[in-house]
Amino acid sequence: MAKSAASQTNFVHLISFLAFIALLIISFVCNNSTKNSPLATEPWTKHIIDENLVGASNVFVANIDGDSDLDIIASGHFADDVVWYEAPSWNKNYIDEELKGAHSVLVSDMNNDGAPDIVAAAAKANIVVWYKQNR
Ligand SMILES: [Ca+2]
Ligand SMILES: [Ca+2]
Ligand SMILES: [Ca+2]
Repeated sequence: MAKSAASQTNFVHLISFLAFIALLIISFVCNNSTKNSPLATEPWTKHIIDENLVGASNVFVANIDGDSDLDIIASGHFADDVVWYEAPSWNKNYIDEELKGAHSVLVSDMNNDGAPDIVAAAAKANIVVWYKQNR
């Protein structure tokens, strides 16, 4: 009987030891995969584009003015604004300041003239609109 109890104790110690080794291996693998991920070791840098788009609700990235860089188009739900920010200075340009509940924006060349246009939905006005770019 005493031999059996000792055997059980040894078995419990063996299981504990194996569990400890397994945890060490898992910890090592997780740490290594984290260290090898550039997203984990190089934190994202936040760049504030606009602090005054009230109810900022949607963004879209497109080269709206046809130069060499990507601009940002955004809607402000409570500001009733559809705006675009010209890269790289992020100067704010108003497309519409009276789109009630401007909620989403999208860029597409709606009339196939080579100039990107903007499509927007307005939650309070219950309308969908598109803005033809005249250039
Ligand atoms: Ca641009
Ligand atoms: Ca530009
Ligand atoms: Ca167009």
